[in-house]
Amino acid sequence: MTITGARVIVACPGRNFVTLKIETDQGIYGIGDATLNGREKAVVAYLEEHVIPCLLGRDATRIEDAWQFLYRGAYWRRGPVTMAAISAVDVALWDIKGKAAGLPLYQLLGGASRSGVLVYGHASGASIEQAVDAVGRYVAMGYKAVRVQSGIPGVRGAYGIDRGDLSYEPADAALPSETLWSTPAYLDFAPKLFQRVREVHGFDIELLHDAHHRLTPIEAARLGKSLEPFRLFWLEDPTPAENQEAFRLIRQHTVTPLAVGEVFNSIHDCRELIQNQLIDYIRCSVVHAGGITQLRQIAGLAALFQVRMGCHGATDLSPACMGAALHFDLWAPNFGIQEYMRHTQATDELFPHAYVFKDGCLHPGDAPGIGVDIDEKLAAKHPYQAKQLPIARLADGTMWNW
Ligand code: EZ4
Ligand code: CO
Repeated sequence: MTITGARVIVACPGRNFVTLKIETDQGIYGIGDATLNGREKAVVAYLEEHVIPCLLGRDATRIEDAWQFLYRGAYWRRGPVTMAAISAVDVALWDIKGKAAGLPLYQLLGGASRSGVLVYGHASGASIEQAVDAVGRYVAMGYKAVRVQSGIPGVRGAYGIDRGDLSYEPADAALPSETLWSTPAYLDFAPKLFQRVREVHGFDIELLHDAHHRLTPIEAARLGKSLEPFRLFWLEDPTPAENQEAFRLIRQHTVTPLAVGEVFNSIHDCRELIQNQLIDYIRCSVVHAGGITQLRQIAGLAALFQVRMGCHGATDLSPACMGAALHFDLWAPNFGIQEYMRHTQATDELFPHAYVFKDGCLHPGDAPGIGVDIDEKLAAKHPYQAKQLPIARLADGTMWNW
Protein backbone atom coordinates (compact mmCIF):
# COMPACT_ATOMS: atom_id res chain seq x y z
CA MET A 1 0.00 0.00 0.00
CA THR A 2 1.62 3.24 -1.18
CA ILE A 3 1.19 6.76 0.15
CA THR A 4 -0.12 8.83 -2.75
CA GLY A 5 -1.04 12.04 -0.96
CA ALA A 6 -0.68 13.90 2.33
CA ARG A 7 -1.96 17.30 3.37
CA VAL A 8 -2.35 19.47 6.42
CA ILE A 9 -5.78 20.78 7.38
CA VAL A 10 -5.91 23.76 9.75
CA ALA A 11 -9.29 24.63 11.23
CA CYS A 12 -10.45 26.90 14.04
CA PRO A 13 -13.89 25.97 15.38
CA GLY A 14 -13.24 28.34 18.32
CA ARG A 15 -9.66 27.12 18.72
CA ASN A 16 -7.03 25.96 16.22
CA PHE A 17 -6.51 22.32 15.25
CA VAL A 18 -3.87 21.00 12.87
CA THR A 19 -4.69 17.65 11.26
CA LEU A 20 -2.56 15.56 8.90
CA LYS A 21 -4.42 13.43 6.36
CA ILE A 22 -2.52 10.68 4.53
CA GLU A 23 -4.00 8.99 1.44
CA THR A 24 -3.03 5.70 -0.20
CA ASP A 25 -3.35 4.04 -3.59
CA GLN A 26 -5.96 1.66 -2.11
CA GLY A 27 -8.38 4.46 -1.33
CA ILE A 28 -7.78 4.13 2.42
CA TYR A 29 -6.81 7.28 4.28
CA GLY A 30 -5.82 8.03 7.84
CA ILE A 31 -5.66 11.13 10.03
CA GLY A 32 -3.43 12.27 12.88
CA ASP A 33 -3.49 15.28 15.20
CA ALA A 34 -0.54 17.70 14.91
CA THR A 35 -1.81 20.52 17.16
CA LEU A 36 0.74 22.41 19.26
CA ASN A 37 -1.28 24.98 21.17
CA GLY A 38 -0.23 28.56 20.38
CA ARG A 39 2.55 27.39 18.02
CA GLU A 40 0.38 25.67 15.38
CA LYS A 41 1.97 27.18 12.27
CA ALA A 42 5.43 25.90 13.17
CA VAL A 43 4.18 22.31 12.91
CA VAL A 44 2.28 23.10 9.70
CA ALA A 45 5.51 24.33 8.10
CA TYR A 46 7.52 21.38 9.46
CA LEU A 47 5.04 18.94 7.93
CA GLU A 48 4.50 20.72 4.62
CA GLU A 49 8.09 21.73 3.92
CA HIS A 50 10.05 18.81 5.35
CA VAL A 51 7.90 15.75 6.09
CA ILE A 52 5.24 15.40 3.38
CA PRO A 53 7.78 15.35 0.52
CA CYS A 54 9.40 12.32 2.24
CA LEU A 55 6.09 10.48 2.66
CA LEU A 56 4.97 10.41 -0.95
CA GLY A 57 5.64 7.02 -2.55
CA ARG A 58 6.48 5.30 0.78
CA ASP A 59 4.91 2.02 1.92
CA ALA A 60 2.04 3.06 4.23
CA THR A 61 2.22 -0.22 6.18
CA ARG A 62 5.78 0.41 7.48
CA ILE A 63 4.89 2.52 10.53
CA GLU A 64 8.00 1.78 12.57
CA ASP A 65 10.28 2.53 9.63
CA ALA A 66 8.48 5.85 8.98
CA TRP A 67 8.93 6.79 12.67
CA GLN A 68 12.64 5.95 12.65
CA PHE A 69 13.10 7.68 9.29
CA LEU A 70 11.58 10.93 10.58
CA TYR A 71 13.30 10.75 14.00
CA ARG A 72 16.79 9.60 13.12
CA GLY A 73 16.64 10.94 9.60
CA ALA A 74 16.02 14.54 10.66
CA TYR A 75 19.36 14.49 12.52
CA TRP A 76 17.81 17.17 14.86
CA ARG A 77 15.94 14.99 17.32
CA ARG A 78 13.14 15.66 19.80
CA GLY A 79 11.44 18.98 20.53
CA PRO A 80 7.71 19.72 20.50
CA VAL A 81 7.49 20.78 16.84
CA THR A 82 9.38 17.76 15.47
CA MET A 83 7.58 15.30 17.71
CA ALA A 84 4.08 16.68 17.02
CA ALA A 85 4.80 16.22 13.29
CA ILE A 86 6.11 12.67 13.79
CA SER A 87 3.10 11.84 15.99
CA ALA A 88 0.67 12.99 13.32
CA VAL A 89 2.31 10.74 10.72
CA ASP A 90 2.45 7.84 13.16
CA VAL A 91 -1.23 8.04 14.16
CA ALA A 92 -2.39 8.52 10.56
CA LEU A 93 -0.47 5.36 9.58
CA TRP A 94 -1.92 3.38 12.52
CA ASP A 95 -5.36 4.61 11.41
CA ILE A 96 -4.66 3.32 7.90
CA LYS A 97 -3.37 -0.03 9.20
CA GLY A 98 -6.50 -0.48 11.31
CA LYS A 99 -8.80 0.37 8.42
CA ALA A 100 -6.92 -2.01 6.09
CA ALA A 101 -7.26 -4.81 8.67
CA GLY A 102 -10.87 -3.91 9.52
CA LEU A 103 -9.86 -3.63 13.19
CA PRO A 104 -10.01 -0.88 15.82
CA LEU A 105 -6.54 0.29 16.87
CA TYR A 106 -6.79 -1.25 20.36
CA GLN A 107 -7.04 -4.68 18.75
CA LEU A 108 -3.79 -4.08 16.85
CA LEU A 109 -2.06 -3.14 20.12
CA GLY A 110 -3.03 -6.38 21.85
CA GLY A 111 -6.72 -6.03 22.67
CA ALA A 112 -8.68 -4.51 25.52
CA SER A 113 -7.34 -4.78 29.07
CA ARG A 114 -10.52 -3.31 30.55
CA SER A 115 -14.15 -2.54 29.72
CA GLY A 116 -13.75 1.23 29.50
CA VAL A 117 -11.35 4.12 30.06
CA LEU A 118 -11.76 6.01 33.34
CA VAL A 119 -11.72 9.74 32.60
CA TYR A 120 -11.64 12.91 34.67
CA GLY A 121 -13.44 16.12 33.84
CA HIS A 122 -12.49 19.72 34.61
CA ALA A 123 -14.54 21.49 37.28
CA SER A 124 -13.69 25.09 38.04
CA GLY A 125 -15.21 28.23 39.45
CA ALA A 126 -14.35 31.82 40.22
CA SER A 127 -14.82 31.04 43.94
CA ILE A 128 -14.75 27.96 46.17
CA GLU A 129 -18.55 27.71 46.19
CA GLN A 130 -18.72 27.93 42.38
CA ALA A 131 -16.03 25.27 42.06
CA VAL A 132 -17.93 23.03 44.51
CA ASP A 133 -21.11 23.49 42.41
CA ALA A 134 -19.16 22.67 39.24
CA VAL A 135 -17.96 19.39 40.81
CA GLY A 136 -21.63 18.59 41.47
CA ARG A 137 -22.45 19.07 37.79
CA TYR A 138 -19.76 16.54 36.82
CA VAL A 139 -21.01 14.07 39.43
CA ALA A 140 -24.51 14.48 37.96
CA MET A 141 -23.14 13.68 34.48
CA GLY A 142 -21.72 10.42 35.83
CA TYR A 143 -18.04 11.35 36.25
CA LYS A 144 -16.14 9.32 38.85
CA ALA A 145 -13.10 11.62 38.82
CA VAL A 146 -12.90 15.42 38.63
CA ARG A 147 -10.04 17.92 38.45
CA VAL A 148 -10.81 20.97 40.61
CA GLN A 149 -9.40 24.48 40.06
CA SER A 150 -10.67 27.69 41.61
CA GLY A 151 -10.18 31.42 41.39
CA ILE A 152 -7.97 32.67 44.23
CA PRO A 153 -8.67 35.96 46.07
CA GLY A 154 -6.01 38.47 45.03
CA VAL A 155 -4.86 36.47 41.99
CA ARG A 156 -6.06 37.85 38.63
CA GLY A 157 -6.64 35.11 36.06
CA ALA A 158 -5.74 32.04 38.14
CA TYR A 159 -4.98 29.00 35.99
CA GLY A 160 -7.76 26.68 34.83
CA ILE A 161 -10.95 28.68 35.38
CA ASP A 162 -13.60 28.30 32.67
CA ARG A 163 -15.97 30.97 31.50
CA GLY A 164 -19.12 29.17 32.54
CA ASP A 165 -19.67 26.77 29.64
CA LEU A 166 -17.67 23.75 30.90
CA SER A 167 -14.94 24.44 28.36
CA TYR A 168 -11.68 26.15 29.12
CA GLU A 169 -9.60 27.56 26.26
CA PRO A 170 -6.57 29.43 27.61
CA ALA A 171 -5.20 30.44 24.17
CA ASP A 172 -7.53 33.42 23.95
CA ALA A 173 -5.77 36.23 22.06
CA ALA A 174 -3.44 36.89 19.12
CA LEU A 175 -0.83 38.13 21.57
CA PRO A 176 -0.44 36.56 25.03
CA SER A 177 -2.83 37.93 27.66
CA GLU A 178 -1.29 38.69 31.04
CA THR A 179 -2.30 36.97 34.26
CA LEU A 180 -1.10 37.57 37.81
CA TRP A 181 0.32 34.95 40.14
CA SER A 182 0.90 34.76 43.90
CA THR A 183 2.28 31.54 45.38
CA PRO A 184 1.67 32.56 49.04
CA ALA A 185 -2.02 33.26 48.31
CA TYR A 186 -2.33 29.94 46.44
CA LEU A 187 -0.67 27.82 49.13
CA ASP A 188 -2.97 29.22 51.82
CA PHE A 189 -6.03 28.83 49.63
CA ALA A 190 -5.71 25.33 48.09
CA PRO A 191 -6.40 23.28 51.28
CA LYS A 192 -9.54 25.37 51.95
CA LEU A 193 -10.81 24.55 48.45
CA PHE A 194 -10.34 20.80 48.84
CA GLN A 195 -11.66 20.74 52.39
CA ARG A 196 -14.91 22.27 51.15
CA VAL A 197 -15.14 19.94 48.13
CA ARG A 198 -14.75 16.89 50.40
CA GLU A 199 -17.30 18.29 52.92
CA VAL A 200 -19.91 18.66 50.18
CA HIS A 201 -19.13 15.71 47.89
CA GLY A 202 -17.57 13.15 50.22
CA PHE A 203 -14.81 10.67 49.45
CA ASP A 204 -16.49 8.49 46.81
CA ILE A 205 -15.27 10.70 43.97
CA GLU A 206 -11.63 10.94 42.87
CA LEU A 207 -10.25 14.49 42.96
CA LEU A 208 -7.30 15.83 40.97
CA HIS A 209 -5.52 19.17 40.91
CA ASP A 210 -3.07 20.91 38.55
CA ALA A 211 -0.44 23.27 40.02
CA HIS A 212 0.65 24.03 36.44
CA HIS A 213 4.43 24.28 37.00
CA ARG A 214 4.17 27.27 39.36
CA LEU A 215 5.87 26.13 42.57
CA THR A 216 9.43 25.64 43.77
CA PRO A 217 10.20 22.14 45.07
CA ILE A 218 9.81 23.06 48.76
CA GLU A 219 6.55 24.91 48.03
CA ALA A 220 5.28 21.88 46.14
CA ALA A 221 6.21 19.70 49.11
CA ARG A 222 4.18 21.96 51.40
CA LEU A 223 1.18 21.85 49.04
CA GLY A 224 1.28 18.07 48.74
CA LYS A 225 1.46 17.72 52.51
CA SER A 226 -1.38 20.18 53.14
CA LEU A 227 -3.64 18.31 50.67
CA GLU A 228 -3.02 14.83 52.13
CA PRO A 229 -6.21 14.79 54.27
CA PHE A 230 -8.27 15.29 51.09
CA ARG A 231 -6.77 12.23 49.32
CA LEU A 232 -6.03 13.54 45.85
CA PHE A 233 -5.81 11.05 42.99
CA TRP A 234 -2.88 13.18 41.86
CA LEU A 235 -1.21 16.55 42.11
CA GLU A 236 -0.12 17.55 38.61
CA ASP A 237 2.97 19.48 37.52
CA PRO A 238 3.87 20.74 41.01
CA THR A 239 7.20 22.21 39.83
CA PRO A 240 8.75 22.63 36.36
CA ALA A 241 10.23 19.26 35.37
CA GLU A 242 13.37 20.35 33.55
CA ASN A 243 15.06 19.78 36.90
CA GLN A 244 13.90 16.25 37.56
CA GLU A 245 16.04 15.83 40.67
CA ALA A 246 13.68 18.37 42.31
CA PHE A 247 11.00 15.71 42.63
CA ARG A 248 13.15 13.82 45.11
CA LEU A 249 12.71 16.69 47.54
CA ILE A 250 8.92 16.76 47.05
CA ARG A 251 8.75 12.98 47.57
CA GLN A 252 10.60 13.23 50.89
CA HIS A 253 7.76 15.30 52.32
CA THR A 254 4.47 14.05 50.93
CA VAL A 255 2.54 10.92 49.95
CA THR A 256 0.20 12.89 47.65
CA PRO A 257 0.60 11.09 44.29
CA LEU A 258 2.42 13.13 41.62
CA ALA A 259 1.71 13.35 37.86
CA VAL A 260 3.98 14.97 35.27
CA GLY A 261 4.53 14.92 31.51
CA GLU A 262 2.09 17.00 29.45
CA VAL A 263 4.94 19.11 28.01
CA PHE A 264 7.28 16.13 27.49
CA ASN A 265 7.97 15.04 23.94
CA SER A 266 10.39 12.17 24.35
CA ILE A 267 10.82 8.99 26.37
CA HIS A 268 14.11 10.52 27.49
CA ASP A 269 12.18 13.31 29.26
CA CYS A 270 10.35 10.62 31.24
CA ARG A 271 13.17 8.21 32.04
CA GLU A 272 14.73 9.76 35.16
CA LEU A 273 11.40 10.52 36.84
CA ILE A 274 10.13 7.00 36.14
CA GLN A 275 13.18 4.91 36.98
CA ASN A 276 13.76 6.80 40.24
CA GLN A 277 10.07 6.40 41.11
CA LEU A 278 9.71 10.14 41.61
CA ILE A 279 6.21 10.23 40.08
CA ASP A 280 3.12 8.02 40.11
CA TYR A 281 1.55 8.92 36.75
CA ILE A 282 3.19 9.87 33.46
CA ARG A 283 1.02 12.33 31.52
CA CYS A 284 2.47 12.38 27.98
CA SER A 285 0.00 12.84 25.14
CA VAL A 286 -0.16 10.88 21.90
CA VAL A 287 0.31 14.05 19.86
CA HIS A 288 3.27 15.55 21.69
CA ALA A 289 5.19 12.40 22.63
CA GLY A 290 5.79 10.74 19.28
CA GLY A 291 2.48 9.00 18.61
CA ILE A 292 1.41 5.48 19.54
CA THR A 293 4.84 4.12 18.58
CA GLN A 294 6.73 6.02 21.28
CA LEU A 295 3.89 6.18 23.84
CA ARG A 296 3.78 2.40 24.11
CA GLN A 297 7.52 2.37 24.82
CA ILE A 298 6.92 4.95 27.56
CA ALA A 299 4.16 2.70 28.95
CA GLY A 300 6.55 -0.25 28.93
CA LEU A 301 9.23 1.70 30.80
CA ALA A 302 6.67 3.03 33.29
CA ALA A 303 5.23 -0.43 33.97
CA LEU A 304 8.63 -1.65 35.21
CA PHE A 305 8.47 0.94 38.00
CA GLN A 306 4.73 0.76 38.84
CA VAL A 307 4.12 4.16 37.25
CA ARG A 308 0.77 4.39 35.50
CA MET A 309 -0.35 6.25 32.38
CA GLY A 310 -2.47 9.40 32.67
CA CYS A 311 -2.55 10.88 29.18
CA HIS A 312 -2.96 14.60 28.75
CA GLY A 313 -6.33 15.29 27.11
CA ALA A 314 -7.07 19.01 27.16
CA THR A 315 -9.26 20.46 24.42
CA ASP A 316 -6.23 21.80 22.56
CA LEU A 317 -5.66 18.18 21.55
CA SER A 318 -8.14 17.35 18.79
CA PRO A 319 -10.65 14.49 18.81
CA ALA A 320 -8.20 12.66 16.51
CA CYS A 321 -5.73 12.65 19.41
CA MET A 322 -8.44 11.72 21.91
CA GLY A 323 -9.54 8.77 19.76
CA ALA A 324 -5.98 7.46 19.45
CA ALA A 325 -5.40 7.95 23.19
CA LEU A 326 -8.55 6.00 24.09
CA HIS A 327 -7.44 2.97 22.04
CA PHE A 328 -4.06 3.19 23.76
CA ASP A 329 -5.71 3.51 27.20
CA LEU A 330 -8.04 0.57 26.63
CA TRP A 331 -4.99 -1.59 25.89
CA ALA A 332 -2.24 -0.25 28.22
CA PRO A 333 -1.79 -2.73 31.09
CA ASN A 334 -0.60 0.08 33.38
CA PHE A 335 -3.34 2.55 32.51
CA GLY A 336 -4.34 4.97 35.28
CA ILE A 337 -6.74 7.64 34.08
CA GLN A 338 -7.37 9.78 30.97
CA GLU A 339 -7.99 13.54 31.03
CA TYR A 340 -11.21 14.43 29.22
CA MET A 341 -12.09 18.07 28.81
CA ARG A 342 -15.20 17.97 26.67
CA HIS A 343 -14.76 19.51 23.22
CA THR A 344 -17.32 22.06 22.06
CA GLN A 345 -20.18 20.98 19.83
CA ALA A 346 -18.53 22.78 16.88
CA THR A 347 -15.35 20.72 17.38
CA ASP A 348 -17.26 17.46 17.76
CA GLU A 349 -19.10 18.19 14.49
CA LEU A 350 -15.82 18.87 12.69
CA PHE A 351 -14.39 15.54 13.87
CA PRO A 352 -17.09 12.82 13.69
CA HIS A 353 -16.00 10.09 16.11
CA ALA A 354 -16.86 6.64 17.42
CA TYR A 355 -15.90 7.19 21.07
CA VAL A 356 -18.69 7.46 23.61
CA PHE A 357 -18.97 8.53 27.26
CA LYS A 358 -20.87 6.33 29.69
CA ASP A 359 -20.78 5.94 33.49
CA GLY A 360 -17.63 7.99 33.98
CA CYS A 361 -15.71 6.15 31.27
CA LEU A 362 -15.00 6.66 27.58
CA HIS A 363 -14.89 3.78 25.11
CA PRO A 364 -13.08 4.24 21.77
CA GLY A 365 -15.71 2.25 19.88
CA ASP A 366 -15.09 -0.53 17.35
CA ALA A 367 -14.77 1.44 14.11
CA PRO A 368 -11.60 0.38 12.22
CA GLY A 369 -8.50 2.49 12.90
CA ILE A 370 -8.72 5.33 15.42
CA GLY A 371 -12.45 5.79 14.83
CA VAL A 372 -12.21 9.54 14.20
CA ASP A 373 -12.64 11.43 10.92
CA ILE A 374 -12.46 15.06 9.82
CA ASP A 375 -15.17 16.88 7.84
CA GLU A 376 -13.04 18.84 5.38
CA LYS A 377 -15.92 20.91 4.00
CA LEU A 378 -16.70 22.08 7.51
CA ALA A 379 -13.00 22.69 8.18
CA ALA A 380 -12.89 25.13 5.26
CA LYS A 381 -15.55 27.22 7.03
CA HIS A 382 -13.34 27.66 10.12
CA PRO A 383 -10.10 29.38 8.99
CA TYR A 384 -7.06 29.73 11.24
CA GLN A 385 -7.08 32.50 13.86
CA ALA A 386 -3.91 33.62 15.58
CA LYS A 387 -4.14 32.62 19.26
CA GLN A 388 -1.42 32.30 21.86
CA LEU A 389 -1.32 31.05 25.44
CA PRO A 390 -1.31 33.57 28.31
CA ILE A 391 1.72 34.49 30.36
CA ALA A 392 1.91 34.94 34.14
CA ARG A 393 3.70 37.65 36.15
CA LEU A 394 4.18 38.22 39.87
CA ALA A 395 2.76 41.41 41.42
CA ASP A 396 6.10 43.22 40.95
CA GLY A 397 6.17 42.36 37.24
CA THR A 398 8.54 39.39 37.38
CA MET A 399 7.84 36.83 34.64
CA TRP A 400 6.60 33.55 36.09
CA ASN A 401 5.50 30.17 34.69
CA TRP A 402 2.01 30.25 33.26
O1 EZ4 B 1 -2.71 24.24 30.13
O2 EZ4 B 1 -3.21 22.02 27.39
O3 EZ4 B 1 -3.82 19.47 32.36
N1 EZ4 B 1 -4.11 20.27 31.53
C1 EZ4 B 1 -3.44 21.38 31.27
C2 EZ4 B 1 -3.87 22.14 30.06
C3 EZ4 B 1 -2.77 23.01 29.47
C4 EZ4 B 1 -3.03 23.25 28.02
C5 EZ4 B 1 -1.89 24.02 27.36
O4 EZ4 B 1 -2.05 24.02 25.99
O5 EZ4 B 1 -2.54 21.74 31.98
O6 EZ4 B 1 -5.02 22.90 30.33
CO1 CO C 1 -1.87 20.14 33.18
